[in-house]
Amino acid sequence: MIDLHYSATPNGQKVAIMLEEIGEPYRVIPYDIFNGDQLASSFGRINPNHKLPAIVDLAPAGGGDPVTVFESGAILQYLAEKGGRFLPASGAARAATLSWLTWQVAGLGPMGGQASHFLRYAPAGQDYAVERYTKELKRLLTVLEKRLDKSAYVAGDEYSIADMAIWPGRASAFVMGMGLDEWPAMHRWFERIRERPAVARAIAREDLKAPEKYIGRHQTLDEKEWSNMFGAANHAAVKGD
Ligand SMILES: N[C@@H](CCC(=O)N[C@@H](CS)C(=O)NCC(=O)O)C(=O)O
Repeated sequence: MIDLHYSATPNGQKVAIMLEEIGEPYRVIPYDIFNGDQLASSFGRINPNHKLPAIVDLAPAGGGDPVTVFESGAILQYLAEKGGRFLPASGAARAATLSWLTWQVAGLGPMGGQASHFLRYAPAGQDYAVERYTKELKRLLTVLEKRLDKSAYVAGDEYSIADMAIWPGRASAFVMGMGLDEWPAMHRWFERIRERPAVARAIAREDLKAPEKYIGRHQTLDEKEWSNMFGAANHAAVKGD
């Protein structure tokens, strides 16, 4: 059994998809990040960075104490090793999977996150930042499009944790007005993955669904929500205040 500490954003959704793919029983522990649930000191003992997702594996392979993992890329790799699927054991296929996984968690994810922040949350008048991050996001999507034009899945012929890392963020880019019309190879890949039974199950689960406030185009946060997400309360949590 895995405890999935979860908020319904792309980083959480990628882990939920993986848990569905490997058929691992899991319990969703929901966090409302606008409400500041992630800032609790009890969660800091699971993820010192106070971000979702994180998992606690209550029955690790070989027994022993529960294992805690944070950072979505590390969680996907841990679950691939636990489930024995979606990450080749060695060689070029493993290297390609880890390259594209890292490309997502270190590049596409953070750049998409900044584009989303300046387009959806920041006060008006952030033209430079909006242009900088939307252009970089489109550049990264062009890299992905070229890759998928040559390859059925991002790391090669086989579906892997690299696809799972990328797919939910691609779905949420629609909110920023980035549809799939200008990306034909990505469009085919996107639909192929959406049709997977595990992905369909994750999309259908009520306890994984994103509330409207996570997916609206323009967000107006009240003072407390802003502090929890981007301001003093968010920073105080890591200092232990
Ligand atoms: N690099 C981290 C990013 C995690 C992250 O930024 N999580 C967001 C939700 S997508 C979060 O917890 N936000 C709440 C906060 O920043 O306080 C990962 O891949 O897991």
